[in-house]
Amino acid sequence: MSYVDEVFDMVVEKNPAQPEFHQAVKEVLDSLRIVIEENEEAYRKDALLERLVTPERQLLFRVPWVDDKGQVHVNNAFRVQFNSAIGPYKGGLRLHPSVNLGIIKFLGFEQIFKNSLTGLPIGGGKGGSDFDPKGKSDREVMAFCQSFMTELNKYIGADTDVPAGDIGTGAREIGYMFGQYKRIRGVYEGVLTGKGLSYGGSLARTEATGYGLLYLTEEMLKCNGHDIAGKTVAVSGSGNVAIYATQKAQQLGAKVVTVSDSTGWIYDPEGIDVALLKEVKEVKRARLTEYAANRPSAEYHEGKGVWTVKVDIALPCATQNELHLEDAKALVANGVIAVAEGANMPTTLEATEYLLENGVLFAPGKAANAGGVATSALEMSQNSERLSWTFEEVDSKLKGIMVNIFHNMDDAAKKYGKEGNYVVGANIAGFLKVVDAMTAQGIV
Ligand code: NDP
Ligand code: 2IT
Repeated sequence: MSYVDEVFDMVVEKNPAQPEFHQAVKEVLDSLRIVIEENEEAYRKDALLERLVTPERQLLFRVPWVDDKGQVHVNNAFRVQFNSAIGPYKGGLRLHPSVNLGIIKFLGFEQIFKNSLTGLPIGGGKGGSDFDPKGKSDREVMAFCQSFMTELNKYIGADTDVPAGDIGTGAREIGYMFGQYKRIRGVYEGVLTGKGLSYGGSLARTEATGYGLLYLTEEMLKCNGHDIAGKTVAVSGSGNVAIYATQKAQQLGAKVVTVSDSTGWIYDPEGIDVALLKEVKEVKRARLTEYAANRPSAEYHEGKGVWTVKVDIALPCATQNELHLEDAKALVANGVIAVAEGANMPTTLEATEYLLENGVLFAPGKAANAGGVATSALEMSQNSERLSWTFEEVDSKLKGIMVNIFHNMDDAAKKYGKEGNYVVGANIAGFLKVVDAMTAQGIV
């Protein structure tokens, strides 16, 4: 049996009931086959892949907090410090009822390669909790965040592990967590990114993931003979990534006609009104029905459906496994040119395969959504030098990073005889740097 297959079987056996983690590992290991086989004996002897798929450290803890009625709740919380070969652990905190160890491990594993692709010195980590901020008062969210940080603070720091936002964790939650970290540890340092601008945040971090997604998509289209201007786009989700992806797509001359949330979706043939979307989601924290109620051109549909709309470009920006094989078939039947993942692993393996087989340009999340963490690393740099850069400065660095990521994955795909397969290209390009650093640092 090949080394890759052996390690994959070991992952499934040793990590039961973690299907998302298995899926992420399978995609990466399958892509790496060509590289591993060149050097199989040496890698096997060093247990390189076993070390790559096993987190350096996994923290599991309980978070007790009191609601507004005096009732005590207990949530499960996680921080997986996956790989520190190229820098301090870096990755977001997800607050969503679906969170479990397997989901945090899939996200942490992806983060290793994503962070490597940015070209910046950041290792891979991820954390979160099954706490649901939806429907909670600000005081309840603060109570949770303070209790969460009371435990987490022991394991993080500006030079060791720097968490940030993800699903359910935005500026409000980061603020409460930062305040509690400072209070307990007594140090004012860049231990979290995505901070508010008044206390060490970076301009353009809020926009970065969505903007970065469009910068990479634009470059991918350009290098394949297409212009993004005039294209019709389907976006899923309506959170941080979706909102700023929609905004940048419109700035580049495309028309975004859909957004969604966990209850339904919007079809707006005149193009999504970003100001209204921000008001509904960022200010009122309301549902998309509120958007439809205030926008005569918009249709609201219950359930799922954004991938049934005829578009040129699809940008899944909500969550994992939201674009299935039947969705990929519908997109292809409608003539889609490109799919770029704003979310982490939104496309199932079967759907990805179908899109690639049908000649759709496919940008995997670890490349396409790397603008968020890249700008987090820029926030860390600004905190270290105790300076803040202008919006234009950060935005232009972000654009440079995304264009570079596209070319790195494109070049890697070509070098290994898989031209146009950016899944393979991104995994190989991300892996090579990590492996080089791991090998240089010995058996640790
Ligand atoms: P937000 O919490 O801001 O928004 C999440 C959006 O996705 C909401 O519209 C939410 O709908 C929807 N959603 C979440 N879970 C589900 C679900 N199980 N089914 C259907 N819809 C769902 O998160 P972000 O925009 O920050 O994150 C979106 C994706 O992008 C995630 O995969 C995240 O890991 C990834 N990402 C985020 C980065 C960042 O910088 N924030 C960076 C890189 C990747 P509802 O409100 O109804 O729950
Ligand atoms: O998935 C991701 O890359 C993020 N949620 C952002 C991580 C970060 O550290 O900014």
